[in-house]
Amino acid sequence: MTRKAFKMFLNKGSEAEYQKRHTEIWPELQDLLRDAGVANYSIFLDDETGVLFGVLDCHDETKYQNLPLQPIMQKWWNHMKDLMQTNEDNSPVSISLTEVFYLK
Ligand code: RM4
Repeated sequence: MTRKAFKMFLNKGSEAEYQKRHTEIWPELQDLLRDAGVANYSIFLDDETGVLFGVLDCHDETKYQNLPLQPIMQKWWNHMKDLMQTNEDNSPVSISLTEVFYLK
């Protein structure tokens, strides 16, 4: 298992809608993520800057890397693109973070 952490960027004024859409997250997207070996997935928001901090456990690197190819993932990104900074394929701009400390 590896842990992954990354930051994404929320558009100003989209905080409430971003929260709402995750409260209403699609069951099929949850299934997709779990089936890909993703667990303990949290996203935190820095209210001051709009930076989103994601952290998750990854139990299958290959399946994780293949998530962008899955139609449900692509549909979700299309659904979320009006709220976030995105790439041309609608995926969120995502910057990997380096772990510098871990207390088990
Ligand atoms: C985020 C973003 C991520 C996705 C989570 C569930 O807003 O779209 O890519 O993994 O939702």
